[in-house]
Amino acid sequence: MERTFIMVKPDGVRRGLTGEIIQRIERKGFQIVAMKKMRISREMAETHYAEHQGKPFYEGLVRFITSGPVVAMVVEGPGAIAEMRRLMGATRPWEAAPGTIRADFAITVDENVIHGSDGPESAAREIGLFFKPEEILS
Ligand code: IDP
Repeated sequence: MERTFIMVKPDGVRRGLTGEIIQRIERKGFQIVAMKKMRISREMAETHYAEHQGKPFYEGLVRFITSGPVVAMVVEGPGAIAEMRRLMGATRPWEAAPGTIRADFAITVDENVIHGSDGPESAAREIGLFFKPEEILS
């Protein structure tokens, strides 16, 4: 069993794609063990995207991720981290495989609908940043 952090980004929420994304996660067979709709503070955005600090797109990324509500989730299941990355598709939607969330619903890299942890360490860090232990079902 593995847990990953998934977030419908502000563009996905704004465009009414939350239900579609939840449906894909559930149909695949994964469990959503925590979920909340929330607005990310600037501080939280800076922590979440710390690895991108200094890159040319960083300011825009922080501004975008704080521009409206997101839906944050903890998704659980065998191989959840890699499998959710596969369902999401590549970061750049034009490189994402057909049938993936980013290929089906996004055009640009800066507004690519969904975030998913890229490894066990980032999953643990991101889950800890967004959820208190008691908010996650066991
Ligand atoms: P990931 O979201 O697929 O893990 P990362 O490389 O961790 O991709 O980048 C985090 C987010 O930063 C991306 O999802 C995307 O929204 C944004 N991003 C990455 N590269 C660029 C870029 O070159 N221009 C604009 N935004 C970018």
